[in-house]
Amino acid sequence: MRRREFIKVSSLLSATAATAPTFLLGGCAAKPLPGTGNVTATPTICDMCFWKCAGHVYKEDGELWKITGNDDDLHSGGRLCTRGTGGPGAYLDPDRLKTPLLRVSVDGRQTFQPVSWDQALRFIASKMQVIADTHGPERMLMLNHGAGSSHFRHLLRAYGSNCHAEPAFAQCRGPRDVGFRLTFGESASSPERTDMENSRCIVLLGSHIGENLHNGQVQTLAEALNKGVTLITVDPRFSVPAGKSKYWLPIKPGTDMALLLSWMNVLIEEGLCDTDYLEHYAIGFEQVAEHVRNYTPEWVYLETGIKPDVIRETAREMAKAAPATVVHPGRHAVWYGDDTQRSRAIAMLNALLGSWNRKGGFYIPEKIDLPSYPLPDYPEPKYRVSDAYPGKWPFAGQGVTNGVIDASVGEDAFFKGWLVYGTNLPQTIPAVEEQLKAAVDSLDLVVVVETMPSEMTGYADVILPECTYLERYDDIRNSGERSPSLALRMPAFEPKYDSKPGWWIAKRLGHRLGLDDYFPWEDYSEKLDWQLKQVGSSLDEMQKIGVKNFPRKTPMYFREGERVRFRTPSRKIELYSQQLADKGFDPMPVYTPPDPVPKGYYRLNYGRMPAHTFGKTTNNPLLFELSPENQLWVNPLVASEWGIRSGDYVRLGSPKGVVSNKIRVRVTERIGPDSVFMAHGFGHKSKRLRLTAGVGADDASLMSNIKIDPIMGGTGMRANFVTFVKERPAGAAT
Ligand SMILES: Nc1nc2c(c(=O)[nH]1)N[C@H]1C(S)=C(S)[C@@H](COP(=O)(O)OP(=O)(O)OC[C@H]3O[C@@H](n4cnc5c(=O)[nH]c(N)nc54)[C@H](O)[C@@H]3O)O[C@H]1N2
Ligand SMILES: Nc1nc2c(c(=O)[nH]1)N[C@H]1C(S)=C(S)[C@@H](COP(=O)(O)OP(=O)(O)OC[C@H]3O[C@@H](n4cnc5c(=O)[nH]c(N)nc54)[C@H](O)[C@@H]3O)O[C@H]1N2
Ligand code: SF4
Ligand SMILES: [Mo]
Repeated sequence: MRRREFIKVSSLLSATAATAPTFLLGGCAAKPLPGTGNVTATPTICDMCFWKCAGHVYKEDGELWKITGNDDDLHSGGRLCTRGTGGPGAYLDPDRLKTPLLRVSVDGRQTFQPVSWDQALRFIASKMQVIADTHGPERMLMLNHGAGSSHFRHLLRAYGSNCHAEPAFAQCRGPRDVGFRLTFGESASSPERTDMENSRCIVLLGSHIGENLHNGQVQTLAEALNKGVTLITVDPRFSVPAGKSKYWLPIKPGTDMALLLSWMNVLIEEGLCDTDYLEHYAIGFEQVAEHVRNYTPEWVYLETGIKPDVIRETAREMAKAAPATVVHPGRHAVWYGDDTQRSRAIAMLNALLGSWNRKGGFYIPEKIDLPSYPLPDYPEPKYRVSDAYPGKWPFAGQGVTNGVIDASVGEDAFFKGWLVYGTNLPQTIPAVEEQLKAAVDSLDLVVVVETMPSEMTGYADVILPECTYLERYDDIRNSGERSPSLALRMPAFEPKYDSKPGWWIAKRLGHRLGLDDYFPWEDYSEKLDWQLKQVGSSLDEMQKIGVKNFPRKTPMYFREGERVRFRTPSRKIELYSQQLADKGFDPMPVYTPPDPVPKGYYRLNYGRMPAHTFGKTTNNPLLFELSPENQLWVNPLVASEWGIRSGDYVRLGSPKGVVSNKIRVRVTERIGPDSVFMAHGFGHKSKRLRLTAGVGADDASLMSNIKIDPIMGGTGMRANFVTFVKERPAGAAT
C-alpha cells in the first residue's frame, strides 16, 4: 500500500521533470522502503481548496514523504482528495514567490524589485498611515479569500477598517446564502448543512458533486447512493452525478426557476406538502399556492424541455421521501442574475417538503464556543463597506467585489488602498480587467499577499510572499457541522525562500502601525495554545492528534412539535417575503426566460474538474502532471458542423470579439448542441507561472454579458455565448 503510493509520487515526479522546471522531493526517491526510516507526522489542514480537510504531513528522516487524511477527521472522512494529496506540489513549486517585491521605475519602465521585509513593510505602513490620517482608515479595503485571511482581517480591524469583500460572496454562494436567510433566517452554511447521509431523496440543480470535489460532501453523496437514495439531477450536461441518478433532467439552461415553481405547483395541487410543518412554522402558504397556480407542468415543459409526467413523478418522489428529502442549495449560485430568487425557490421547496432542520433534509450545525484571545476592542469604524455603494443591493450583507472595485476608481473614489489576500481577481471576476486597471491607477496603495505570481500580483505596488499552508500556523478550524470539532494547522517545514507566515506579516505590519497591543504573541502558537486551553485542550495535545472531536450539546434536528423562533422578521419561515416586497422586489420568485442563444453561437457552460481548484492549482507540478489542461466539451452535431474532432485544438470567440487561447476538444454526447463546456481556472496570462501560462482557455475572459443580481450584487455568469474561431488572431497568447 505504502509502496504503491510512493511509486505513484516518484513516477509523477520523474515525468514532471521532463516538461517542468526540475524539482526534487528531498531525495526520498533514493530510499527503497519508505516508512522504514524515522517517520514523523505533523498535523495540517489542507488549503488546496476551501473545504479544510485535516491531514498529516509525513516526513521520513526529516524529508517530505506524503500527505494523507487524518483518520479522526469526520469532516473529510479521514481522506484527502487528489488535490489534497498533491499538496506537496504547492510547497515545492519552483515558481513560488520568493521575496518581497516592490514596484519601481527603472529608466521610465515599471518593474518589480526584490526588497527586504523591512523595506516592504516600511513602505506599506507609511502609505497606510497617510491614508488613515488623510482620509480615515475605513478607506483601506481588504479583498480576500481563504482561511489565512483572518490575520489580515484582524490587522485591518485594529487599524480601523472593517471594509472587506470576497469573491466567495458575489462570485459564488452569496445569492444562495441571502435567499436562504430571507426564507429561514439562516444560511445553508459552509460546509453545507445538508443531511445527505440520511436522505432518501436528493435533488441537485447544477451542483456537479463529484466534479465539484468537496471531499466530505462527495463521500456523503456516495454513502447515500449506496443506501439506495433516489437521486434527481437537473443539469443540461450529463454530469458525474447525472450518471448516478434515477432521474436525469437535462433542462434547457437558465430555466430552473420554472421547474422549481412547477414542482411547488405539483406538491400543492396534489396535497403533498407537509401541512403540519407549514402550519407550525411558515407564513405565506396561501400566497405561494396562488403564485404557483399557473406554473403547470404542461406550461413549464415548453420552457424547460422537461416532460410534464417527469415533473410530476419527480415531485412525488420528493414528497414520498420527505422530510428526508434535500433539494440541495448548490454553492456556485451566480448563474443568471435572478439567483437570490432561484435560491429562495429552492428554500421554499424544501420548506414545503418540511425538510429544513429535519433528519435527511438539513441539520442544525454546532460548533465549539472557542473564546477569542483577550485583546483591546477594535476601534469603531465610521463607515461600513456598503457606504462605498450607497443604495445598491440592499440584501448583500457582505462586501460586493464589483461594488468595491467601482468605488476605487477616480480621484474622489471611496477607497484609497487595497490589501488583496489569496484571491486572483483578474480570473475570478469576469470582465473586470478594465475596471481593475482603472482602480489601481487611482489607488494610493495596492498590496498583494500571495504564494504564487498570479495575475493579480501584476497590479500590486508591493507583493508579499506568504509561505504555503504547510509552513505555517493559522487559526484553529472550528466550523459548524453535524458534530463539533477542532483542527490544527501547524508548520511541517520551515518557510522556503524568504516567504513568511501570514500571522508574522500581519504582526510586523501592525508593529509599524503602532498596533502592538493587538499582537501580544511572539509566536502564533501562543495564541492558539491559550485558546485551546480554554476548551480543555492544548497546543501540545493538538500537535499530537491534529483533530479533536467533541460531543454535541444540542439536538441536530427540530424536535416533534417544538416551538421555534426563526431569525426572520416574522419569526417564521417566510414563504412570502415582506422584506423583499418592502424594498420593491418580488416577494415570491418569478420566472424570466433566459436570453436566447444568438445564431452561430453556443452557451458557455463551465464548472469544476476534480484535479484542480480554479486557477490556484494549475501550476502545481504534481497536479499539472495529472491534468495539464482543460478541455472543451462539444456535442457531435456541433463538431461535425464545424468539422472538428476530439483532440483538435480550437479557439473560442465572444460576441465582444475576445478570442480565447487554444483549447483541446472533447466530442461528447454528454453536452447538448446548444452549449459547450469547460473547467474554470485555465488560460493563465502570468508568464511567471511557467507550467500553466497560456495553457487552456479561460472562461472568465469570454464573459461579457454579466447579469448582476439586484438583490445582493451577485455576478451572474451563465448568460454568455461563444462561437468557434478558425484563424489565430494577431497578438493571441498561444
Ligand atoms: N475539484 C474542484 N472542486 C470544487 C472547486 C474546484 O475549484 N475544484 N470549487 C469549489 C467551489 S468554491 C464551489 S462554489 C463549488 C461549485 O460547484 P457547484 O456548486 O456544483 O457548481 P454549479 O455551478 O452549481 O455546477 C456546475 C454544473 O451546473 C450545470 N449547469 C450549467 N447551467 C445550468 C443550468 O442552467 N441549470 C442547471 N440545473 N445546471 C446547469 C453545469 O453543466 C455543471 O454540471 O465547487 C467546489 N468544489
Ligand atoms: N469565470 C469564472 N469565474 C469564477 C468562477 C467560475 O467558475 N468561472 N468561480 C467562482 C467561485 S465559485 C469562486 S469561490 C471564486 C474563487 O476565486 P478566488 O478566491 O480568486 O480563487 P483562486 O482563483 O483559486 O485564487 C486564489 C489565489 O490565492 C493564491 N493562494 C493560494 N494559496 C495561498 C496562500 O496560502 N496564501 C495566499 N496569500 N495566497 C494563496 C493562489 O495562488 C491564487 O492566486 O471564483 C469565482 N469566479
Ligand atoms: S476537498 Fe481536497 S483540496 Fe479541498 S481541502 Fe479537502 S483534501 Fe484539500
Ligand atoms: Mo465558490
